[in-house]
Amino acid sequence: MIDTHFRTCSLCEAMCGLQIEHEGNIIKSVKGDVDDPHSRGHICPKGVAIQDLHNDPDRLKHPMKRDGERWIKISWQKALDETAQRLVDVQKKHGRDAVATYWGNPSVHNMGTAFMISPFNRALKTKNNYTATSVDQMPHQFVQYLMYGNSLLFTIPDIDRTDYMLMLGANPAASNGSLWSSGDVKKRMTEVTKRGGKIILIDPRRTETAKFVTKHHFIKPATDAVLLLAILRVIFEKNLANPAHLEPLLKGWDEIEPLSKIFSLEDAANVTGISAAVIENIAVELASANAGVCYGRMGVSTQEFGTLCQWLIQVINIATGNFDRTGGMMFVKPAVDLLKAGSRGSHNSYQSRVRRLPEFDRELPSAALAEEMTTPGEGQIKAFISTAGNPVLSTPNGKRLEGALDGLDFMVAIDFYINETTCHADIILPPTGPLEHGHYDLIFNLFAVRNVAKYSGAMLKPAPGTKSDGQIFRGLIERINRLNGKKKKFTARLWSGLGKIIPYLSSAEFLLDLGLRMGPYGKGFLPFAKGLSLRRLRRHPHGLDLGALEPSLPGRLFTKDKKINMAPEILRNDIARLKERYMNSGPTHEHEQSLLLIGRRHIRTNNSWMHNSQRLVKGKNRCTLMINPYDAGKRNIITGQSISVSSRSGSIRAIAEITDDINRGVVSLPHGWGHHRPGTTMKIASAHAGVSINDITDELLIDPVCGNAAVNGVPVTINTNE
Ligand SMILES: Nc1nc2c(c(=O)[nH]1)N[C@H]1C(S)=C(S)[C@@H](COP(=O)(O)OP(=O)(O)OC[C@H]3O[C@@H](n4cnc5c(=O)[nH]c(N)nc54)[C@H](O)[C@@H]3O)O[C@H]1N2
Ligand SMILES: Nc1nc2c(c(=O)[nH]1)N[C@H]1C(S)=C(S)[C@@H](COP(=O)(O)OP(=O)(O)OC[C@H]3O[C@@H](n4cnc5c(=O)[nH]c(N)nc54)[C@H](O)[C@@H]3O)O[C@H]1N2
Ligand code: SF4
Ligand SMILES: [Mo]
Repeated sequence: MIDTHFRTCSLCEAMCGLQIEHEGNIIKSVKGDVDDPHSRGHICPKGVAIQDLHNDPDRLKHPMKRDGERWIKISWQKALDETAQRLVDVQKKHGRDAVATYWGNPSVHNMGTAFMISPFNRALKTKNNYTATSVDQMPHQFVQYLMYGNSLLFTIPDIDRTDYMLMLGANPAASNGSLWSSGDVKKRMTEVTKRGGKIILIDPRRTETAKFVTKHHFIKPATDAVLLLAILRVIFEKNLANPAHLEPLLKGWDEIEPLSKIFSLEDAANVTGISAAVIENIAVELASANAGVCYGRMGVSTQEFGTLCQWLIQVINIATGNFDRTGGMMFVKPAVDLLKAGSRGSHNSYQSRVRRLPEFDRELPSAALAEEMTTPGEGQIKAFISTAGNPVLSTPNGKRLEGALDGLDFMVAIDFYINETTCHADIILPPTGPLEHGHYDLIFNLFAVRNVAKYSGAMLKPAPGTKSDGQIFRGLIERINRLNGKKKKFTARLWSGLGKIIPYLSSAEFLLDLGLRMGPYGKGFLPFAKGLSLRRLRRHPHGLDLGALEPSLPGRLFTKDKKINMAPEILRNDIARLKERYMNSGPTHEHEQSLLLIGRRHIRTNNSWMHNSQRLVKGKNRCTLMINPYDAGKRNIITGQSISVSSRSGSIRAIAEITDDINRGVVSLPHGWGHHRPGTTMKIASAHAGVSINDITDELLIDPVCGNAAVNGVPVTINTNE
């Protein structure tokens, strides 16, 4: 019998509703769910490919242990026992910090994993925690922590009601939108222009998104902070600054205007490559729009001045009166309000051992991972737990990290693929696949462009003897605590005893239900009260729309004084670094040897890990180095030619693609490729290997303010020598 199952796609931030027809374990079709109020029927090729993940013969179903060059299947009992024992042994011998964790991107797309990050880190008590955040959105979170008092208090562009959007360094037409979960983002962008609004895009590449906007402007990579300051300058000079209702909440507002005067419009034009007239026009239009918003993503986050960019974006929204206002930059009211439960954030309470980089939110920058493994001394990392990640392909100078992994005493990976990172593990613990467990977007509902909630139950019963991420981590935590002689409190003992009789009590669903009941729409714990609980949410398989974003200040502020900190000292001070870099730097240097390397995403990729799906990798080679005809001509490069691309950290060979869609002086290569490395068992991916951009990104090139990697704007040289 064919069943129809509705669920949220867990592959990217867009949270699209899927309608899956299946006969038992056999998937017949995957379509967009037209009744999902959030995504309205949208689906992308990756959503369809969720079935390839389900059917993939290379996906691991049993724990694996390395035996020289071979992998052998072992039982869960043995795998969990040995993993816990070896982690505890390393910590006993070399200290707590000798074990490091890395949590990759899908950890936050899976509630089983997401719920386990804190308890697992608590059981290990190591300072060496790393995540994909520091190759991604750390500057956003750092700025939110400094200005609004909570690193998870994301600000979301109200795309559905805006009249003017200034978008920097984002490519939603390929990425489906990031830090604005908006199923069907292309339609939402089209609707802006259809209702007479404008979208202005700033990007060193004329991307797929350029087709959806009113005007695209090329920019020189990593100069956006100068552009943003110049926009502020115009706003003040033309008396357009008006934070309106927010004025009483602003602390340090008077410090902003003097900062905005640092670069003249002419200087800014020289530095960025965007003319003074265009800068002026953008500033005036944004400030005068009925409802406008400035939004910036990866390209203005993973660059050397990422934190400054994210700060100035917030400042511009506030200065133009577009903050916490319909059609501007707004806050979400999520059904499970993680912000009320967790810590507000922390910064620099300790530093990395080798480079003294600051901790942020109890994690250290991933750019420091390799050196922490290879530099001898107390606190050197000797064991590594990689969960849902592939840092060999996704962190700067991945090649160095790859070498470091082989020097470890022990490595375990919680992942269902033997990829370029997990192939270095001693033990791999594979969790159940995305269709075999319940799903609720704990994290991405914090970024949604409307308040929404949806729970999807498991579509398929997990095969006997398999474990979910949650069960794997619970198994490890229990063993680690036991080996450390940590006595369980009476209540914990009682709870785990009950959990054995009623498994629901130790499931992610139980925690989710608590979160929903205690959330802003929750029914609490009274039997006849109105409001949300998991049971009620289950009655809406297409999801619930809980309404548009609403102004929510000052109530939503987490700062102690309930004010917005406009000019945090650490950010003000960082302007000096920007000045030093770009003041008197002269016109964009066309004759320099060095080019600036940036990344790119394609609609049929998902970071490094969906390349084992034939339907996603088919077609012409996408892992090409885009180069402008001018730069190619100077070097006699032709399309299709294999060229060498070098940086401080190394060299790779890539196939040239000449296109005027990329700015002069800039080259672009996508990330997540480089599957030629020995050890991985993903056959389709290996056949479409490509090269890894992160073999030539630089772990020393970071935004020093928070330690985020600068994988965009990396200086490289290219040559045609064989
Ligand atoms: N298809 C697909 N979708 C994805 C992913 C994927 O791998 N594939 N990954 C998901 C993840 S984890 C994330 S974080 C999001 C990211 O989502 P987005 O940020 O929307 O996607 P990117 O393609 O990284 O867009 C960054 C843009 O910044 C530009 N850029 C680079 N350097 C600069 C600069 O210095 N200044 C400016 N102004 N622009 C610059 C690049 O050319 C690029 O177009 O996408 C998510 N969605
Ligand atoms: N140069 C450059 N580098 C980049 C970027 C860039 O734009 N340019 N983007 C950066 C960004 S934004 C990100 S988020 C990172 C991503 O980088 P990472 O998070 O390090 O890695 P992914 O490629 O997402 O790999 C995810 C792994 O998780 C596994 N997995 C999938 N689902 C599950 C699950 O439910 N449970 C478990 N246990 N495992 C699962 C997959 O099999 C895969 O091996 O890359 C970053 N690196
Ligand atoms: S856009 Fe993202 S959430 Fe939607 S179907 Fe594609 S991968 Fe899934
Ligand atoms: Mo990301």
